[in-house]
Amino acid sequence: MTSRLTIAIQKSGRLSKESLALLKACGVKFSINDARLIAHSTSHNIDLLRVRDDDIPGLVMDGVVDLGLVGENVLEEARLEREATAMNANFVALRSLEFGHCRLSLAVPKEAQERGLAQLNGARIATTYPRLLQRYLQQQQIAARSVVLTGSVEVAPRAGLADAVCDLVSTGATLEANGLVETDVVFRSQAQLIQTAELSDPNKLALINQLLPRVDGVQLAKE
Ligand code: PRT
Ligand code: ZN
Repeated sequence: MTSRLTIAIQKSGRLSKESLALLKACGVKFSINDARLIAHSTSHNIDLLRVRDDDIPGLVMDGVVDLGLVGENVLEEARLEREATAMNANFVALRSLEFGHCRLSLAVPKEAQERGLAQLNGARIATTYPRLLQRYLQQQQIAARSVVLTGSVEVAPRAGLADAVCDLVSTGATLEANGLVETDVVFRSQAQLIQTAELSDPNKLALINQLLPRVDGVQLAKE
């Protein structure tokens, strides 16, 4: 029996629609049953695993799936976290995909914006990305602490949980609505196609080599 290539994508969220659209544009057909974790392609030897985006880097790095589509913010945070805890953090970056653009930025309450980056010395910063934040603070030689929240980061200052936030921004409307002003970009991100580091199955490699030019074609068409 030929082995099937497994691809992890976000089940439901900001990357889901475009991840599926990319596969479709590459000629890979699926019939998705929303209740199911796995979808079998009806056109190729490919299985789709639909999971939370946070699980995708680990699934690829551990070789549980062959390919993954995930935001660089989630990927780099996971890589730093796994490196720090002596877990396998290897993967192969295949392509940057022209969707899911955002930036991880520091933002402070409007009334504090004039005081600059140095004001963050001794501050508490709410974030979902403590490793990316700490790396940036170290580079900038700022001694601040992070408060890790997996949601509602933008309300942390008003709730008295933090002095500043380090959160994802695309249009800036959410920061604005919460009286926050973006001061520094910590990390720029878009969706990435990644591959597990130890892939030797010739059938799977042949299939990836067949898909990549199509991915490139889709990217070119977007430019
Ligand atoms: O359930 P699961 O864990 O899979 O989903 P999730 O809720 O963790 O992620 P989701 O679907 O919100 O985002 C998935 C990925 O999309 C992120 O990891 C980013 O790579 C990318 N992305 C692109 C964004 C945004 N743009 C974005 N604007 N992720 C989140 N946001 C949020 C941000 O956190 C803030 O709350 O949107 C708000 C800001 O948007 P603006 O337009 O008001 O600035
Ligand atoms: Zn998530």
